[in-house]
Amino acid sequence: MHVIYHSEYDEAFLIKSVRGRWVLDSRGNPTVQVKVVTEGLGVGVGYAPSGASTGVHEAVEVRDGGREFHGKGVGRAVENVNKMIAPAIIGMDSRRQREIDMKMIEMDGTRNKARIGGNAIVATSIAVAKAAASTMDLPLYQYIGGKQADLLPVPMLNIINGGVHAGNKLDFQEFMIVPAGFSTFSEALRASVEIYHELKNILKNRYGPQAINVGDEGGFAPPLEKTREALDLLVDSIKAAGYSPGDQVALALDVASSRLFNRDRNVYVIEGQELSVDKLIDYYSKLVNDYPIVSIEDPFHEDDFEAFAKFTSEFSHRILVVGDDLFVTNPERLEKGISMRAANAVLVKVNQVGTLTETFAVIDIARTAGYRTIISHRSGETEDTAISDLAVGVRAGLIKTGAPARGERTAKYNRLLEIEEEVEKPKYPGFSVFPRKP
Ligand code: 2PG
Ligand code: MG
Repeated sequence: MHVIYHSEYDEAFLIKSVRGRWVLDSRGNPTVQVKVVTEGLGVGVGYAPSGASTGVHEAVEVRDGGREFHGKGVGRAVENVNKMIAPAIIGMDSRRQREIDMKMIEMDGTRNKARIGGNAIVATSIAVAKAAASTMDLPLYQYIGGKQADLLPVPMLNIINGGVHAGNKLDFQEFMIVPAGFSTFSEALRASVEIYHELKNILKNRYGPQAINVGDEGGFAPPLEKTREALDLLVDSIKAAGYSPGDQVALALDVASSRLFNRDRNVYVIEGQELSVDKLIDYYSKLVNDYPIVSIEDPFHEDDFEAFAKFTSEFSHRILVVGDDLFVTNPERLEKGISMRAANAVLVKVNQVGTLTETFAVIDIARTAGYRTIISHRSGETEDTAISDLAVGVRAGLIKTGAPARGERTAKYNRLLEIEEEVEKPKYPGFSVFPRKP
């Protein structure tokens, strides 16, 4: 759909070589890199990112097990790229993204890409798109979205890390600032960076130097236990940087609540308290009343469509209710959610579903239903900046890609700065991507 499609035969676009190898991700684990070269010498390099709070319904990574890399080796996935995928797609037209993705899906033959590996497939899918764009001498966002791709995303920056992304006792995984009250992406990013540094000062002064350690996504991982303490810190940092909370900079949460749900007792355990769905909704309601929150991701566990629907019916006019582990960027799960009115936004991670083609399908479905789309990184990332181009290319309006620190996170922001400068009249959607200003 989004991909510009020139059907006339042109030898330059034929895939000449496909090469997989292992490289390192931001957590120091091996991951798959794929390089695709076309006959016209277009080059595309794709990487598989990797989650820590992965949903059970995601495409799975093929990992080697055994002793090397503590079982996390990707030797088999790399071999699947070089021995299975490469011979199948060499000679195909790199612009035929759908055909190439479908071929990999068919060859894999499983529901969750467990045979060839979601990691092998996603790195190839991205590399193919980049190789075609490079052959056309177009930046990836224009290859995906054409000349009209001019909408920069509002970033949601996770500057306090908890849950499985950090070694502290915060239950919620991500505490984000959302600089929506600015007129350009670069101003919004500058304000966010200033707030990040104010937070660092405040943490150091209040809790000592050990409090400025960072978690997987570059946000601080202070030794806190209480959600409200973390939210207060965000508000204080926004003020300390000279900005107005709510008016210029709002807040967002990723609860990642599958990990807080006790299946045997059918309760969520928050700060040591057992909460039913209704009690948890009350808990969120008080947070939304007390803080300028514009978005809550995964407020309930990954199969609790009913609780999501209940929450959405009460809150969709005020905030984005975002499904991440709930939808896992999967068209069928998203359609189920839409029919149940389970949310009003979907987190989009290419590696959750495994190919660009399926990702575009999810974005189309979301858009038709009036859902917002948030393009997202994973907690284990690489220097790849494809998601920045994807966000602009599909006019997503929102991106979640961590704190403005650590190379694998800043690479995405830096790419967006570059795109902002390249685009003739860049637009910044601000609060228009949220149901309302808090
Ligand atoms: C999430 C992501 C990214 P992970 O839950 O939204 O922030 O985390 O990659 O660990 O699934
Ligand atoms: Mg999430």
